[in-house]
Amino acid sequence: MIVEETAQKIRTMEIRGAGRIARAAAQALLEYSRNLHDRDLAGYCREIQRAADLLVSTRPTAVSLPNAINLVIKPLMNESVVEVAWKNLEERASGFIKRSEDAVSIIGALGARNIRDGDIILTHCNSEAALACILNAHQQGMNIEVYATEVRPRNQGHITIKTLSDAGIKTNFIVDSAARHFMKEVDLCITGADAITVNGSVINKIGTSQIALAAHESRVSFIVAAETYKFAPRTILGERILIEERTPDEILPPEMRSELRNVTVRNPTFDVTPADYVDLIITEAGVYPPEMAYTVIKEQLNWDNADLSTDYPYCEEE
Ligand code: RUB
Repeated sequence: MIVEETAQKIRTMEIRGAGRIARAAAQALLEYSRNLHDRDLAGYCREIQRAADLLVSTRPTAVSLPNAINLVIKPLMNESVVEVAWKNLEERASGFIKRSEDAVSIIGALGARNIRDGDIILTHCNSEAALACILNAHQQGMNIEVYATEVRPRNQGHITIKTLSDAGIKTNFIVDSAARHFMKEVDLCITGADAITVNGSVINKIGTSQIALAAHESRVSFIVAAETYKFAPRTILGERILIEERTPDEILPPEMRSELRNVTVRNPTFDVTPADYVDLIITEAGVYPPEMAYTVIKEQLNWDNADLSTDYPYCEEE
C-alpha cells in the first residue's frame, strides 16, 4: 500500500523534485520492508524487487530515483538470512535519507560561497539544492535579490517564490520567456539537476538550457547545485538520459485540442544543458567543473562495472 501510494504521488507530482523523489522512494521501501518481517528470504526479496520496480517506473528522468533504489536494494543479493536482509535494507534506506538531507545543507553552505553580497540571482523551477544555496547566502546576511521563473506548465515557480518570500528575500517573479530579457540584470544563475551525465551535461527542468545559453551569451555564471546521487553512472556506458514527456493535457485541455486537428502538443519535462554552458557543479563532496563528472561517478558514487549491469534503465535522449 505504502509503495503504491508513494508511486502514485511521484507519478502525479504530488511528490516532485529529484531529491524528494529519491527520499520518498527510500522511505517507501523502508516502511514496506517493516511490513514483510514474516516472509522467508525468497518471498521478502521478491516483494522488495516488485516494489522497487514499481517505484523506479514512476518518472524516468530523475536519476536520483534508480540511484537511491539501487543503493537500498542491491546488497540484498548477497544476503542469506532474512532477518539480516531486512535489518540491513532498513538501515541503508534510513541512512540514505539522512545523507541526502545532510547533502542539501552542505551544498547550501558551499553554494553560498559562490554568491557575493549584492548579487542578483536567477533560478529556474523548484530545486531544494539550488534554494539551499540562496537561503544560506541570505542567512549569512548577504543582500541578495532573486529572479524566479514561472515554470510552465506545472508552475513549480510558485513554490519557489513562496519559499523565497517567506525567508524575506527580495524576489522578482517572471514568465519563463522573460529570462533572456532580464539576464543583463543578473549576476549568477543557480539551478538544480535531475541527472548529470558522464560528459557533464545537466538535465533539469525544460527551459534550463535556454537560460544557460542566455547566461553564456551575457557572460553570467551558471552553476548547478546537485547531490552526487544525481550523477548517472550508466552514461559511462554511452546510455542517454530519457527525457520524460508528460500528457498534453498539462498544456492544452482536450476540448481545445479536439478543435485543432493539425496540432500536436509536445510536453517534454526536462532538457539537456551541455557542459560548455555550465561553470560549476556544487555537490556535497565539493565543487566540480562539469568536466569532472566521470571522477564524481567513479569516486563519490563508488560505482564499479558490476553496478552498471543492473536492470534499471537510466537512459535515452539527445
Ligand atoms: C524538478 C526539477 C528540479 C530538480 C532538482 O522537476 O527540475 O530542478 O529535480 O530539484 P519536477 P532538487 O518538478 O518535474 O520534478 O534540488 O529539489 O532535487
